[in-house]
Amino acid sequence: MLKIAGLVTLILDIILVLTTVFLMWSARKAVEHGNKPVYKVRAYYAPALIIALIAIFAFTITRMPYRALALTPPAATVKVTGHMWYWQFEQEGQPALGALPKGEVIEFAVTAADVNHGFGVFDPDGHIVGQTQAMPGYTNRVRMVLEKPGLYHVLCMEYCGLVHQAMIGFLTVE
Ligand SMILES: [Cu+2]
Repeated sequence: MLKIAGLVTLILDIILVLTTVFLMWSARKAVEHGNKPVYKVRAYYAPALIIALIAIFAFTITRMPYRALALTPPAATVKVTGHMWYWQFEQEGQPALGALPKGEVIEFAVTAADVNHGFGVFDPDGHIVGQTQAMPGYTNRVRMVLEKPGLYHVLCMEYCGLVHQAMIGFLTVE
């Protein structure tokens, strides 16, 4: 997925550079030789650019990672409740939260018992994987794929009172 995104970015960069070069060239030509031949090229250039951009858009929009996450049924659903000042995890159909499967879509149904909290998931290397707000009286559903096995940290991303910084939860992925 990232490779495709990188490739598309590269193509867009090339188009941008070519556009800039063309505009500089055409502006100079216009001064040197009068306008007519340049306007002729410009008439084709603009529609061609629009068609190219629509094609790239159509190609990339179907490959959005969010779309794959939305269409894949989650392998596990974890109910998350933020409290002052701890995280409560419950897994649907399980007596206790066990290890979550690596590389599968996990759905987190996130809410809060008291005030707003921020649910942030960090992988074993300390990189953030995803986050959403934990709000009282409302459930935010966020899906993530946890690629690395090991211990994940759940940190509160929104200041919620005196012991906010100690609000750390743990998820195991294997
Ligand atoms: Cu909090």
